Amino acid sequence: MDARSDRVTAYIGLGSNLDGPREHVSRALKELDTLPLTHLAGYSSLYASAPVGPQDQPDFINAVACVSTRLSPLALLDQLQALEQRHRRVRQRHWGPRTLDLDLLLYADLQWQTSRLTLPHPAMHERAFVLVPLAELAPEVTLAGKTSATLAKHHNSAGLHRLLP
Ligand code: ROI
Repeated sequence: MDARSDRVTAYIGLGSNLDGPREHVSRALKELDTLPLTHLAGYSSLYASAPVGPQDQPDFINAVACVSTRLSPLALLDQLQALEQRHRRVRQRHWGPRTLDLDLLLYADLQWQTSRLTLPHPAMHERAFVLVPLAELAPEVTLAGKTSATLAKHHNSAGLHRLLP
């Protein structure tokens, strides 16, 4: 496995809207702590969110987690995809419902573009279901020169509700 000698901080977006989504997201948060060379450093509240994209699907549960890892970006992506598969990820159609979606949002301050992975995640700055939990967890983290708190504040977060633990 591709490891680095130093630890870096990475942020991961979690989403689910099938088969007990709250349970999928809660379990996945704990499982992030069990990935090799990785530990869970923090996580946001869970949020219920109206679907972005096709509307004929259930609401999502979303959250953002922060991990400290020695995995390279692609090794971390491999681990996240394996974790999705362990939740028997089903994705019936593009932008359709899924049991578990794990998006690598930020990896240190790396800007990167390859066929498998773009960092920061190319859609994160336009998605309230990512920005609002990220701003709760890490208000000072910056994206294209703006803090997550500023980006979240200027975003329409109608349809997004923080859930009580
Ligand atoms: N909509 C919401 N609210 N939350 C998601 O996690 C989510 N994920 C997706 C699409 C289909 C874009 N819509 C979403 O992949």
